[in-house]
Amino acid sequence: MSLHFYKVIYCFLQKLKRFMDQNFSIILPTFHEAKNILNLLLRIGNLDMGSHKFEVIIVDDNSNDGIETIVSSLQSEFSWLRIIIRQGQKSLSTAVIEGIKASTYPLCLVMDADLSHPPEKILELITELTKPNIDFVIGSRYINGGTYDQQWPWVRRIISKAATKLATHLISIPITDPLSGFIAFKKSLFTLNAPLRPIGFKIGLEILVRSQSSRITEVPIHFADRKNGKSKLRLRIMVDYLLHLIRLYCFKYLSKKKTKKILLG
Ligand SMILES: Nc1nc2c(ncn2[C@@H]2O[C@H](COP(=O)(O)OP(=O)(O)OP(=O)(O)O)[C@@H](O)[C@H]2O)c(=O)[nH]1
Ligand SMILES: [Mg+2]
Repeated sequence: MSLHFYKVIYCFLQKLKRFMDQNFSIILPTFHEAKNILNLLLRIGNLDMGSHKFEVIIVDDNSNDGIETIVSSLQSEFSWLRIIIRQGQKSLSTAVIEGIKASTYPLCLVMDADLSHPPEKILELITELTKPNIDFVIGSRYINGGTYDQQWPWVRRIISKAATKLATHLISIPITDPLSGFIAFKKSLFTLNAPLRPIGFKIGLEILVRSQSSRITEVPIHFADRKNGKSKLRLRIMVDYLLHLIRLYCFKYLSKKKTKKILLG
């Protein structure tokens, strides 16, 4: 067969690969979100995803609130919808990791299921992610054009700002919202460098720091306060966050030997 034939096949396969590389998995970690999930899935179902193939993977930590029934009633209409119910585990970060591991496509997007993150921005995050030299996209409250509901008590606002400030030094380029839970990234990042060892809620920060990527961009979003269900933000979550930060600062700035000394005494 002629060289020309091989060239044509090669170009065709390259194009096919690029096309397939645009498909994405949406991971929704849930705990007691039955009151929000229908609304969120209907909004996702209404989106025009263009040529992208996608799936939605809900990872629920055995909430026992009827979410399974809601999801199975939708599955005949929404063939892209899957649910994983975890028994005996409860952690947002490990739920997200489980969702990523179960995902089919090369791009992953993670968002809260409490309607704080607008699903109408999903395609914008994915479009940014498919640009050359971008590995990680953040749906950002604090970048120009980003907004958030103003109903937080001042204590929560101060905690949020301080937590954000502490995290920015861990990332190699200036980022306004490194703690956002609305993120999209290439799955290849996940296995690139050090293994993930998250504590608590901030899985996006964990992936950003451990992968040491600087190919990051932000997309402005409106962050809405949750209308239904209870917040899981408790003192325990804040303590977990501080422990997580110490672990990440050690990873970034100290040798393995010194880190062991600090963490194990
Ligand atoms: N699977 C799983 N999902 C969780 C867990 N904790 C929280 N989530 C989900 O993670 C997302 C973010 O949690 P939220 O409780 O909204 O936390 P937050 O956004 O920091 O705080 P509020 O919006 O004020 O409640 C939501 O979709 C939760 O249902 C958990 O332990 N396991
Ligand atoms: Mg929330």
